[in-house]
Amino acid sequence: MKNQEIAALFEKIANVLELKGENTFRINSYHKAARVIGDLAEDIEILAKAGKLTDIPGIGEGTAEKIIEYINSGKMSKYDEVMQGVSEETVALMQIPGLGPKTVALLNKELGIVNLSDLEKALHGDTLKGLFGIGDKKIENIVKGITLFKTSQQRISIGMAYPVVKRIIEELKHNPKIEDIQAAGSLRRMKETVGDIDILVSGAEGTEIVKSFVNMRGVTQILAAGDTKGSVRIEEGVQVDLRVVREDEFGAALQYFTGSKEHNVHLREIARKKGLKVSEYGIFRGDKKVGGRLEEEIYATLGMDWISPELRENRGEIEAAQEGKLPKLVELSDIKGDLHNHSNWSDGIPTFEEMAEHAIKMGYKYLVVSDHSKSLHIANGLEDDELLEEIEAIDKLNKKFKGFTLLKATEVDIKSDGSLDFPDKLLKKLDIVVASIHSGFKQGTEKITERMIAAIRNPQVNIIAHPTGRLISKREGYEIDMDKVIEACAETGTALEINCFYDRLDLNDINCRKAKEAGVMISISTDAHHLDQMWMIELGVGIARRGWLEAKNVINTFSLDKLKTFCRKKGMPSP
Ligand code: DGT
Ligand code: CA
Ligand code: CA
Ligand code: ZN
Repeated sequence: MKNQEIAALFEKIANVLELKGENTFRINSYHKAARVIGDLAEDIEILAKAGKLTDIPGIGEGTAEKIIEYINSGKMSKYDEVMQGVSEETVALMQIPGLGPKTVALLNKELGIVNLSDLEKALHGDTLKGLFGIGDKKIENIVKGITLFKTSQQRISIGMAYPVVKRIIEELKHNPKIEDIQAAGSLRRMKETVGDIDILVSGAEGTEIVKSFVNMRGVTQILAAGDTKGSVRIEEGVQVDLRVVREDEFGAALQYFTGSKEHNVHLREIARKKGLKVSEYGIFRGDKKVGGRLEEEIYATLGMDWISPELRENRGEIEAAQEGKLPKLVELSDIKGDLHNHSNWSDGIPTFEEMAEHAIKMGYKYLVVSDHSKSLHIANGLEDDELLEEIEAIDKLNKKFKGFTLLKATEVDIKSDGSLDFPDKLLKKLDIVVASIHSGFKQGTEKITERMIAAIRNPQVNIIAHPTGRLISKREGYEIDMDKVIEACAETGTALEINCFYDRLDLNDINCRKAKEAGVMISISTDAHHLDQMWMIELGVGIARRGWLEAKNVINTFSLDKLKTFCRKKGMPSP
């Protein structure tokens, strides 16, 4: 149902008109339209189709036209017109509890405040007080409103959301009334952060299904519980939406609720040109439904290959699907080992034996032990002689395994002058060398790029770990020139890492795709310090798929021999 979507648009139009100081009669009529549509029990699309919009009290001819335009095209020209000259940032200010259009207009006129950071500065500088009836109480409310607004805007890492969804789906699967169940939204697309979690189920008894959903464990607040939709907040602080659809509409709904919005808008455009219509209920030619039970039917009817959810960002995937040129994306089952892990020899928890045992259980053929180097005191980095001992210990242990190998490695620190923390003759004794930056983050672009490229040019270095150093929602990456880094990796046969640790996911999807296009190989590895972190390989595979990577672009899909050849080749003098 598009009821809430349309109501929100009218509300926004009313607010922006008010902000602009337009006449009250029209503003009130938009507020009213927003309210009645928001409260409507019936589906507004169905009413529109039946020509019954003007039967709704508060909806006149003009409003009805706008609704029909939006339903047909996904656009409302009145909205676009009203938004002229107003930034989204200013409109967002009006969503802060306690801040209506009148106050925002006042703040704008008197203090030039157009966005949240302006407002926070003004609050800090105490310039608000005394401004036309803004007293202590009002200021207190605004401060509270900002806190609330920020919490509601918070996105959580996929690393938190992903296991939560697995748990919820496992629990709901036991309900015999549920036929199909699938995660949708940004989580299914494996975006690095998600705003809320969307779950889609099919089944005939919506009310019962929603009831079991809102009563599951971990729910802290029930936001909505109807016969087709339930919405809750859970312990992890995130909102989870459940939608119940009919079995024969499951594919269409899954397609719609997986998004992204941009992908869906583009698909609908293509549909329109072909005389088709795509909605969450199915794909239609005129009034005739021509598909909708399976997601594949939607794409096939539109004349294209089925598109993996991770690609659905409207970044060229639709054109590729039309031409039959989608990449054959790397899969979790392609991964033969993890190339970045820490043992209890540095700052990890597990022993080699425990790491190997866990890796074998995961179906891996090899696992890299890459403990830190000596400069990293806080991480208990290894001295040269300790690394030699570690090599010996791993060699000895490897004799016990059949069809599995622990690889001797290090995560060697790239020092602030670009030199490495271990001498080359020591690095030569290893199977793989992972190098990374852990200090001097504030060096300017030129310096830090040169520093990394110096490491890339070292013939012993095989992989650059967490190449930008960013921590999601905590720290921007260093200001590195990724294009130059990618170029140097391509020239030298050095791989870049997708660090799968949930707060890193570094490289990100965009840089992955750039690297692939430049012919740079990628390592998808967890940086696990604990056995319970090795599952995060799944997150990295998600990012790789979002970056259009195929198995052949990823070095840890290689057999052990091929991987060793890849590493050895770099160290060889060029002919
Ligand atoms: P999120 O939750 O912010 O990480 O991102 P999504 O993509 O999960 O977005 P969400 O939860 O608002 O909606 C789930 C999907 O439903 C979205 O990816 C596409 C579809 N959808 C939601 N609202 C709209 C809309 O206004 N227009 C269109 N075309 N699709 C929408
Ligand atoms: Ca979502
Ligand atoms: Ca949602
Ligand atoms: Zn590490």
